[in-house]
Amino acid sequence: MAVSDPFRGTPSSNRGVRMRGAKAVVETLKAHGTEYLFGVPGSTFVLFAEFAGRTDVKAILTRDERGAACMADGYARISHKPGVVTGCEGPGTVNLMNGIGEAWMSSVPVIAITACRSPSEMAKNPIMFCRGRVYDTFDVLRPFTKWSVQVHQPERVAELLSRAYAIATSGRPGPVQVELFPDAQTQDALVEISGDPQYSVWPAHRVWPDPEKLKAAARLLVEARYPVIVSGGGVVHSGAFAELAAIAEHLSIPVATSLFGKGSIAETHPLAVGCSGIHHRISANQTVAEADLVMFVGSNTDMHTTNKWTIPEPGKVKVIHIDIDPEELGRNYPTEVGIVSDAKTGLAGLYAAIKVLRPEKVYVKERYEAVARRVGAWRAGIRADQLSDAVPIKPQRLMHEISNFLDADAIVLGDLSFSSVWVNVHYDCRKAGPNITYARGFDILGWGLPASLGAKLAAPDKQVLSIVGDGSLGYCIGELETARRYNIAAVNIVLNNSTLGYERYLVNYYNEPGKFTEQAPGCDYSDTDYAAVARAFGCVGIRVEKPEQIRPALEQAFASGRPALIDVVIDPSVIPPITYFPEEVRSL
Ligand SMILES: Cc1ncc(C[n+]2csc(CCOP(=O)(O)OP(=O)(O)O)c2C)c(N)n1
Ligand SMILES: [Mg+2]
Repeated sequence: MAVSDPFRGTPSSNRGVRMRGAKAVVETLKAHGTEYLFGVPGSTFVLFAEFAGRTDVKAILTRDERGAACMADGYARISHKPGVVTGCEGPGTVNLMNGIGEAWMSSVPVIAITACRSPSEMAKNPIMFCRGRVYDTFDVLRPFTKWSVQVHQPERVAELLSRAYAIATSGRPGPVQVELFPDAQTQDALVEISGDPQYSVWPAHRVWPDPEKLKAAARLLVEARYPVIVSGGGVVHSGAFAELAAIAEHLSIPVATSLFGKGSIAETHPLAVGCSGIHHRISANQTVAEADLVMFVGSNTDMHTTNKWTIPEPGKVKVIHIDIDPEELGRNYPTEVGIVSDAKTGLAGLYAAIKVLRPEKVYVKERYEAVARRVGAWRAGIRADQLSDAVPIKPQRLMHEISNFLDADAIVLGDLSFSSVWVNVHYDCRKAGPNITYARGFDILGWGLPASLGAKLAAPDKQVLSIVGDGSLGYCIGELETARRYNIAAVNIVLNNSTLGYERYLVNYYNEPGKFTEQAPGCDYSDTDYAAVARAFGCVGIRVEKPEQIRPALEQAFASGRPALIDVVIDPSVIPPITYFPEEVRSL
């Protein structure tokens, strides 16, 4: 095969097969094990034409490029293969932006294949062209991509697209963009297709930790009196579940999780204190706040995880930080030991280093007791709400029913806004695994429904449940038609409070602190029957207004084998546990 280096060019080669550039795109997808290309055609119709009659790689037509990007994102998160999305030049690329932004902020490998107009039309005011810019909308995605490249000729399509796979899946995963010039799609060339299987899944490479740093970290952990591990999304992404549990159990260390770290450890584990930070189980925040040593693993120490960088308090606690991205070490916390590593290899190496110092398991009774006491108190505190028969339904009751109903390895998507808080805090993860995720990177409304479709395509044999706000659903409701067209049997639950609940709380509180009133301008929607809307799109639609209807609705939705939407009318005045509500609203 010719040497592939986009910066030095490809030596000419007469090997390979003659084919159109657009076909080279599809063959390169296939060579990397890609099953789906999500998107909407435009000047990429040549590319879409290549899918005719194929079943090995399928084009999934969505109602909007943003929905396509969210589907590719959801697919990538659950399949652990890169997601691939396409949009045309101009408006198609601009529409991709929010979805690609979410993948960027959540470190998910999504490959965006975009197009641009012919060089012969540039600066002549063609349609879909950004007046005054030579390179069209190529720059639009740049803030959200690890790498982007323009492909001018068909001979370089396979090589540069393969490079995109390698970059998206390596190091800290993330989105990349490949923009095709018209010739690169329409013209023929001799093309050699190759797919390196190592880049068909992510993480592609396991970065190994520095042994000396592992020794230093191990020493800190065995000597600490009140250690805690804060487990982030990197632990879930890298599949470090067994390694995390092994260290925690060997030294009796409590484990808290970030939003993206939920699923690192079962929340029924005797050392699990739940989610820490802004959206929290109080048991987790107490444990992290009182620790003398905090080990962040696979966490970017963002504002959610650390309660706006106050739990733990920077400088007041010793910190070990393991992360694949060196830029994250020391960003928010003075760090005793910073280790650049994949979470799985990092924790495996750390476990070995700990066993050199402490070959036998160290059972610290009071740490187990403290976890049991704190988690027990938190559970007792929420019990009445979990069992509440109130109408309108309390979200806590809904989450309790969902936790009881779902399989332990069900895929749960928490969207953003209040739904993400209810899922993070109140959904009980009973089995460690890469099963729970959110749009809490870039926080884009309109993510949950399309992402759930991508997730279901990635895991057709698992239950896939997405919990979305009614405001969020409004951004993407057309994707119900996509779900119906391909019969993608994800179930979406709408938390229907007829309002932008999060913003309503803030606006409301700003005007009348401590009161829930009707005075929240610019937040409320009319009462809409989303179940009827779903039925009109050809999906299963079930309206739920009373608590006793929740379980039968879940049973019906999952038994149907069809895309389903459950519209749950919830009490808009019930607010989830967000630390800065209500005291600090004015200082936001
Ligand atoms: C595209 C976009 N616009 C605006 C926001 C700001 N925002 C965050 S949460 C929220 C309210 C969401 O309402 P809904 O989806 O109904 O969820 P609820 O808070 O009612 O549970 C808004 C407007 C955002 N995150 N993304
Ligand atoms: Mg709402």
